[in-house]
Amino acid sequence: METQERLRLTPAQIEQYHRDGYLVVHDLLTDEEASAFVAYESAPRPEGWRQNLRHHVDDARWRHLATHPNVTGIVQQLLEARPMIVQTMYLEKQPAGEADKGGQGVALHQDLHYLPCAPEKLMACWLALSDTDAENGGLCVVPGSHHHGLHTTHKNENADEHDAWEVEYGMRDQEGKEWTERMYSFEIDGLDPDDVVRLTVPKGGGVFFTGLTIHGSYANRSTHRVRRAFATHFIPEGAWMYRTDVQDVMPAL
Ligand SMILES: O=C(O)CCC(=O)C(=O)O
Repeated sequence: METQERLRLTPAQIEQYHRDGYLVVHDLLTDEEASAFVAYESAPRPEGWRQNLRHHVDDARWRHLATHPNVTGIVQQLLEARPMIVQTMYLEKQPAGEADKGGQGVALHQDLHYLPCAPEKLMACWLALSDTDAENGGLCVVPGSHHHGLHTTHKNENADEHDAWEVEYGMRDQEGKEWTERMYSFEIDGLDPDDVVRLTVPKGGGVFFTGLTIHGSYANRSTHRVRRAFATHFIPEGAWMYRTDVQDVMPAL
């Protein structure tokens, strides 16, 4: 397999990813690249824009981040396969006390609950588009949690801290069988808060994590620091996505 990465991981970084279930890498984007995307996203958007998980298909700015060689090159090294893009999300979290519900986080979950696939080789790259940390609702992870399979969950109940929702998704398997599945804001049962590590990731840096790694975030408690991030989820070429809304995966490189 040809490797096209610009950034080559060291054996220690690859080992760390497989041991802890995540890896933080600084300077994936330049300050200008991160700022240009944020400025673009600050323009008014049509109602419901955020619900679409496939902007990378028809929006060149989204595609630029999702296919960025520093990101996809590392994903290729970690997956040991050609990465395919499943979905993209821009995750902006307003400081506490400002407009509506912007300050909420995402309940601690595993992505394979939301994005079941076979084989279960889903992974993500979460890019910080502003400086992020514990105070402004930065990404949190539970190191080593990917070694214990899929955990049982309940619907998130603390709406002050985390967004709560329910949606029905269409599913289809490799044989063409179709069904629907009700998904909700998954929160892992019995999680010990002491196991959660609140990461500090400067603007332009990123976190790579597996589909089984427990992660999420808390509300933005800062008074003036917006937390901005861009997440792309990948599977290796040939893997099957069950959710029909994200089944049409796109080559990342
Ligand atoms: O940005 C966040 O707060 C959470 C992101 C997340 O859950 C994800 O990228 O899968």
